[in-house]
Amino acid sequence: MRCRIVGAPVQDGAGRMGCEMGPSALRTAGLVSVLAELGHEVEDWGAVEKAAARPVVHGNLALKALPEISAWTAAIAETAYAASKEAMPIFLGGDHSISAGTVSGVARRAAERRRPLFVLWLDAHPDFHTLDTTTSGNLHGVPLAYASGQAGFKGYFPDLPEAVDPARICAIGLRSVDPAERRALTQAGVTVHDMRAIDEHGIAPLLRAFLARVEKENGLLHVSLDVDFLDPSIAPAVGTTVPGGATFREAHLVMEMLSDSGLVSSLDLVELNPFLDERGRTATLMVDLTASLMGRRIMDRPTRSHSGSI
Ligand code: HAR
Ligand code: MN
Ligand code: MN
Repeated sequence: MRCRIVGAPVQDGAGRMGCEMGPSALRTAGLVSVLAELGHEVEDWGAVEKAAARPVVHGNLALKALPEISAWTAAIAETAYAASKEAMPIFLGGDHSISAGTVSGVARRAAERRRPLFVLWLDAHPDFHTLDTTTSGNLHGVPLAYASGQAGFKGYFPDLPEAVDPARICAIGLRSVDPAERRALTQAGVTVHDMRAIDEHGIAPLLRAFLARVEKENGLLHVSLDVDFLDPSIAPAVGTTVPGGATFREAHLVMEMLSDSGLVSSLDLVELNPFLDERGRTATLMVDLTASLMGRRIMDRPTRSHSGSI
């Protein structure tokens, strides 16, 4: 497969600084060589350049860095659209606000190809606030609402060329959901498998059911992996740790099943804050998870795992 690595060194969407160093840490942890060793053709596109921010004023006075994130979103969406032409883009955050741009860019590409776009959101948080409902004002809390066409972004964020149908979004791993987000997710019809569902059913059947839908509809699949999907004991390098996250094996299993499915068309690696890491272990884990998604196996497996056969 041809992979395009796109850095998006954004940190203004998070409550603390450091995510700007994310792309550099992921490259230092060996992302490019790992992909090449798996047999992929890797193009490193460097970093998206920050566009000049124009003043934007909004009634929610809690909002932080709205002009900057709006400008980033426009620039990232353009690059995401270009990078998704006949290749699989891997976007290196950067805080999760980058996904406002990555998802809208690949959604535009999917629409052009007349394929439905599905989104798998692997995160402790749904990031489903609008500009009106966020109380922290941190814009890494809004990208999924924006990309799925929720109201209230018009005039503040770039016009959305193509919204993702909320019925085609699946969020797995949630364990920190604000009241306004809970209402909005239910109303919009997003599929949510929170940590309790993972505990009750196991993560594999939940993911398998979603992948079966993507396959049935001949969809493209964007995967957005937030570091805080993972339990903080294995992934400390994130500003918003929430206890009780995915284990090492749950995370790898998700990636291995995604790989077997052959459905993934784009990927975000977000929220890595290298300033908070311990000797690069979180960056290394993110690269190893990417390797599992891109075909690394413990042992060879003959067939797709979601077909039901063992
Ligand atoms: N919901 C909270 C807020 O809006 C926390 C958002 C945190 N988001 C991320 N990415 N770290 O998932 O502030
Ligand atoms: Mn997130
Ligand atoms: Mn999160």
